[in-house]
Amino acid sequence: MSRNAESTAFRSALEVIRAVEPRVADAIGAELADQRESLKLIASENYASPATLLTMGNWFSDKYAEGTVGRRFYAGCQNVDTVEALAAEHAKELFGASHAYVQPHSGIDANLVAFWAILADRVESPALKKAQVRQVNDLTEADWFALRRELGDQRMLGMSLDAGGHLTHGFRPNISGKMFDQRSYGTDPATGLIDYDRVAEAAREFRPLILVAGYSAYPRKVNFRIMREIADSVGATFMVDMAHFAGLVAGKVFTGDFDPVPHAHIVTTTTHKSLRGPRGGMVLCGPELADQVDRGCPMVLGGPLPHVMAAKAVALAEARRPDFADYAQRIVDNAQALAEGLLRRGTTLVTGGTDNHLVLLDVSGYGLTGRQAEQALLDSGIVTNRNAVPQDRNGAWYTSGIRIGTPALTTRGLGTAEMDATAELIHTVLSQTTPGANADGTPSKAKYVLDPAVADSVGKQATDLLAGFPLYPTVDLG
Ligand code: DSN
Repeated sequence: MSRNAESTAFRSALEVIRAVEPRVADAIGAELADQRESLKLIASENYASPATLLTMGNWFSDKYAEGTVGRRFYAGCQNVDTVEALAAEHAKELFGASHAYVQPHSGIDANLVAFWAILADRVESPALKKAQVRQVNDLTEADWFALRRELGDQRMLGMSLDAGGHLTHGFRPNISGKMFDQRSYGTDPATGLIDYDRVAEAAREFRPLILVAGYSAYPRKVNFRIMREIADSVGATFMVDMAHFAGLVAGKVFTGDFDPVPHAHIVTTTTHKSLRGPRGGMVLCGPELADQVDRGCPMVLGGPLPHVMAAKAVALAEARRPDFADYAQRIVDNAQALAEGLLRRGTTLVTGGTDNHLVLLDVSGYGLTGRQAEQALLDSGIVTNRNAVPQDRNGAWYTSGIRIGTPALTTRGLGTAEMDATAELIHTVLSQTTPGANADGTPSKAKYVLDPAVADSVGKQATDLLAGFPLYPTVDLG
């Protein structure tokens, strides 16, 4: 795409916005400037293409389209049908799935759709059959009361938060934890790796309705074939949340036992992380759960966002191009180069390295909490997020870890040599930051001391590193 077309498109859009609320136009321009200037290492972020971004700003935003393709609760959805069907088609082809539901607005929404599809299939449908009625409205008050209690009394087994699992996999602060009786499987304290024998043991003891795999801070591959065998051995439905690594599945870096799609009954994902699409979610499944999944809206979702489904179609079409596989491989090469660079400089990494897109640093070796490290890095132009490490002594707020990921910088074009330079910058900041104290002299888990000259110097080096890899080179806002 030519520099002119994309620059003109974004410039014109900003001009139109500026005429109504200039502060919003300014904030949009400032966001691009900030993203261009910082070393973005947040493992769950990326840079969507100009085509994907532009697809979200149009008339589709005005349309209500509850229901599914060809079966809507509103008239006039023919164009929404076109883009929703396209997005689903691309998703099915890309991931080799027989059914794709592209309406979820986010990852949590996708997981809720999946949970309720499983509950409907495993709990509600048998209850309707037993009562010899077609739908819940036909149940007697007594049968409805009994069904509601049964729906609320099911079990889920998922990866523990501090081992890298996700809040939506049954943890109490999230609605999933209020819906399910949840137990966790962790990782081996010695290696940091999933111990499949322990998972099998936990499944045998707990007998969950749902076994969930997937993570947001586990730096290794998961063997989904083994996980499916475990689920089958206890009659559980096997669900995989591949939000973090969907791009690696799409790009065929994770294949065979490490591709969740052929092994799981149902797979959820976001579309904006390593997959590099618009912010949103998606569910993939086989024919057995397809009808239940398609009831996601209006069961748990508000009206679908047709402009975002259109952008999903564009991004998924991009991910089907041959160069996406190369991108996905470079994400992993970069994460491994970053991990090696950090290990060489003495940083402690959970599991000792990575085979996906993320690296989890245990910063207690630097004498810091995750919060102190995160802020010191931010002062130096390096954007990361703090994250718990297994058996974290500092809890989920302060933490002892920093999670870094390479999808965004890889999109920008940085390679393994730049990852080594990035490791040097991270190590410089962390090794020169010391914990601060509270006003009463007690040690603080949040305050820290970093010489501003060091932060400044690292920030300049980060800017220099990025200068060779301009972000959105075809977009000049003038
Ligand atoms: N917030 C996402 C992440 O950073 O991993 C997942 O919900």
